[in-house]
Amino acid sequence: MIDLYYWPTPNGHKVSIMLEETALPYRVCPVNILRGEQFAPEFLKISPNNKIPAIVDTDGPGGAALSLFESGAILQYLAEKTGMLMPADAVGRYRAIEWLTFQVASVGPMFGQCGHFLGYAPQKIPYAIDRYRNETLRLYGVMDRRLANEAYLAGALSIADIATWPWVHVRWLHQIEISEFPNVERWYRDLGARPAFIHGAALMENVMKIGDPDDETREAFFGKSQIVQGAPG
Ligand SMILES: N[C@@H](CCC(=O)N[C@@H](CS)C(=O)NCC(=O)O)C(=O)O
Repeated sequence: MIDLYYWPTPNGHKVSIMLEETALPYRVCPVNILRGEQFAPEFLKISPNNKIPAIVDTDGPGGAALSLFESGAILQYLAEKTGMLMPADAVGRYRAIEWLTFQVASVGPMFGQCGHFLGYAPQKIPYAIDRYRNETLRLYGVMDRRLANEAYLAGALSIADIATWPWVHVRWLHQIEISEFPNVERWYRDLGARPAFIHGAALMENVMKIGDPDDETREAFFGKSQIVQGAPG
């Protein structure tokens, strides 16, 4: 059984979609990051970087429980556990790791900062907005050129697509017009029709509340709780 420590955000959706694709049995353990639950000492033992997603596999390697944080590590672990969504040949495998790393190292952080300065920052700072929105547009261009020649980011459908799709799903946060990137649009729509993507992205969607943070959420995300771990507020 996989315990999924989760909140319905793009990074959370990576793992809910993966669990749906692989049909592994899982239990959802909500971590309300809008209310500071990511700083609970019990959660920090599993996810010391105070972020979702995280998992505990009660039947990990050797039959012992294994906890993991960082979506890229979790996706690789679940791919290896199931033999799914990671090409078996060495070249294909490194293509998938390459595009997965592109997502966790570039797409996630840059789109995240773009959304922050467009939507969350109390002052609109043109330099910061331009910097991160230009990076977001540049990264869409990289994906569009790749997807002009390949059906999926790594060639075959893989965890690289599962990691990237949820960030394109929230493109409204980044003011992206997807029709300007026709190959990304085709890829996004194809994947979005898969039942696992539909169900994974819909998990707890009724509590999705991003883009309009109240004071408590601002404190949890950007306040001193981020420094004084385990002592929110
Ligand atoms: N590099 C991490 C990023 C995870 C992440 O940023 N999670 C956000 C939600 S999308 C979070 O939990 N934020 C809570 C916080 O920063 O306190 C991953 O890929 O798993």
